[in-house]
Amino acid sequence: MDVKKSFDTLARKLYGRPVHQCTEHELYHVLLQLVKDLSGERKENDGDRKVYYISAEFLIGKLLTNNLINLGVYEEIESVLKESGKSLSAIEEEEREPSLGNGGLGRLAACFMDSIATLGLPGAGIGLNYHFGLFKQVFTDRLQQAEKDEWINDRSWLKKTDVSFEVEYKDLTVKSRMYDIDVVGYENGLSPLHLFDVESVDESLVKSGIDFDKTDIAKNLTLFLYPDDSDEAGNLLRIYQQYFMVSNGARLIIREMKEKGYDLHELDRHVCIQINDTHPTMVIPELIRILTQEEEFTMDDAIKAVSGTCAYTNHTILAEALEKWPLPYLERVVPKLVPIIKELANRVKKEHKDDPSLWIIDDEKRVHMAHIDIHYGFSVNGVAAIHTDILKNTELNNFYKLYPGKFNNKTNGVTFRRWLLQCDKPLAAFLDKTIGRGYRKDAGELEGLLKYKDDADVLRSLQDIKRANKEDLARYIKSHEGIELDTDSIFDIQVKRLHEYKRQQMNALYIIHKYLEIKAGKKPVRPITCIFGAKAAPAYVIAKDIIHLLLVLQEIVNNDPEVNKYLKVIMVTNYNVTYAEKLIPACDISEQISLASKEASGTSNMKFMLNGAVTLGTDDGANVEIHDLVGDDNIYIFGADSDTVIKHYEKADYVSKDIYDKSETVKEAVDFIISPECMKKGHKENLERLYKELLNKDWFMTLLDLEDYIKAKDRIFSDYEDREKWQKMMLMNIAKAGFFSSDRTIEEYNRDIWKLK
Ligand code: 26Q
Repeated sequence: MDVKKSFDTLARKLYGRPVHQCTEHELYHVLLQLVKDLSGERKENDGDRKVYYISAEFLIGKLLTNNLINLGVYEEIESVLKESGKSLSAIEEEEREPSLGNGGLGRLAACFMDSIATLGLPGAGIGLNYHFGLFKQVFTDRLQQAEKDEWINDRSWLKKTDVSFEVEYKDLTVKSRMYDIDVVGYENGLSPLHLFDVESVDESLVKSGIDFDKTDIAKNLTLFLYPDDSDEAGNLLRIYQQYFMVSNGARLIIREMKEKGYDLHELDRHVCIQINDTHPTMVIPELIRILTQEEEFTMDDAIKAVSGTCAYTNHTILAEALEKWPLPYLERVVPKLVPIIKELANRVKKEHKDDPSLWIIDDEKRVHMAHIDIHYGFSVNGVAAIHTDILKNTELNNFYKLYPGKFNNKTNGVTFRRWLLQCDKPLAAFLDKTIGRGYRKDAGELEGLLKYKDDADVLRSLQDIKRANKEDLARYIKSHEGIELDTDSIFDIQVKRLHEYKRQQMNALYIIHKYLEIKAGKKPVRPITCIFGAKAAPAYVIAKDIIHLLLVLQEIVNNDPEVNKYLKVIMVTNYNVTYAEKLIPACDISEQISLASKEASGTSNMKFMLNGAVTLGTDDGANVEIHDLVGDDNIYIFGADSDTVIKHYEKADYVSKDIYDKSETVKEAVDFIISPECMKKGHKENLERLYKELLNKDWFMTLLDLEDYIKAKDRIFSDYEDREKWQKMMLMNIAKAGFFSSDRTIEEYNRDIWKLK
């Protein structure tokens, strides 16, 4: 296809004008159609064994640029636009980002789809089409407010299909509709993302904010994605959603098996279902139910077929995030699954009478979803080496002893198409020129950079590219947040969901420490810009208090003429994939400061490294593997290690107040939270609650690591002044990032679990 010609023809067809006379709004529509046409020419990856990646979240981000790159037509389109006096980035602003995920787990699913398509593997994603996605974040009075995010319009990537099923609940039946988004592989392949919706959904139920009548399931089922919420109506709705997803998924899988003429007894030969955390776990009992009730399987045969088909990925060791649904809830929503779940539970109980920790249904009649996955799936994987070790040796040790062969590690990865080629085009172009284009398909070739580690020109170029990216970000932040950044300053960035274990509060305490130092006359050699991006679950009170503190600090620091020359704080609004693509290439210091043992992997750490940032982090998640790869000289690790933390929990001997009493530095920083300065700009209730939490509880041991964090952060800022040393660190991080390509991760899933051809 002559892409330039088609572009023009399509513009004339849709708007009766050539490209240069169309508006950005119109051109977005033209390009959307063009990309859909081009991807329509690609064949879906096929084979006699297929993986279904089933996930409640697919945080895919905007697709226009990504698809143009993957279709290999980006340069051509860009040049036509240039000739016509148009810019692709202005057109991209017209696209709405589908907000179909909370954070890491959802973004991982999106990276995996990209790699599955690119590697030519037969695979599809199965998920839900949330009309308002996760909420849109706005700040009023320095507090987070949640609004609906209307991302779907007639210009979305969704394609309505003719696939529809009936989904039966206890007291209602709803009709589903499948929508597809084509995931286009890089210069190869295509994999569909199937998103199920309910035909009867009614958007007008949502009036203001994100509240709506939770009782009318047929109308509200797919309105929102749930941000770990805790009220009963919310939980029930989440069960409705989960069953809706797995029921449609199971129907689709069985239908495809039959269409291909396969015998359902050979399900495990032709299908592998990767269960993304416990959210889709009900697919196991649902498949068993269908096989026994509709396909004349015996219970033993059905269990065998399904167990050989399902594999489970665990993304957390936080107890509160492991789903345990009360049996009465399941009885109210999906009573027909209950006898199957009970049968599965009885088999386990019979076998392990004396060990209730292995049971599926506990004494309080709660169904442990992860236990269903582990007993009745054939693979259990963690998402980084340390995480899998903790699962094996601590959290799931009793299961590991029972099924050692099921446990395996798959360290996460990210797609380099989006997180390098798309978001950092200057760096990609520089790499093309310096080491050749091979790294685009074989990420290991990034190591080719190593031979330039003493080449002053190459090192200087990396610094110049970073500088230009910082200028781009500064422009973006100026226009979106109205805040001016100093691009000579160090950009220190922490972006991730807001959670106590991720310890944004520790970063805030450092900012307070620095602020007080500056006020006392100790100025940093170079200004520092601290940037945050995070959404907090609306029901997570302390997380919202931490956002409040950050916004209060932003106000105090940025408006203090004595301080703002040296320090700035910016909490960006509505952090999402689009924002990440602007922030990550502009970052100098990548903050990865979880409480060791709590962050399963992290994936922004990989994206930052790939874009030449240096990690400041704890010995946790994939930081451990980054550390191994780049060595002690190219990373800043601080704080207690995971063994120490786990021992503190076992002995219950951590007392944050002791640390506060012993350290003047800690005391000063914590006390500032309730100082008159903060109280003047913030709310007493929020600040006092946060203060008390740190002093009396501090479940995620922020104070334990604070002094060490301050030391490490001061060291990293001082090292930044040795520009040559810093440039080398940038180079080492980029060169060693190849391991974190999601292509490598997916090859490992395929080699060890999926075994597709
Ligand atoms: C649970 C119950 C009810 C409602 C919501 C939830 C829920 C929703 C989302 C529980 C967990 C999540 C998301 C978890 C998540 O994103 N985990 C992250 O997964 C990444 C990919 O593996 C890791 O890199 C991160 O370390 C991990 O935090």
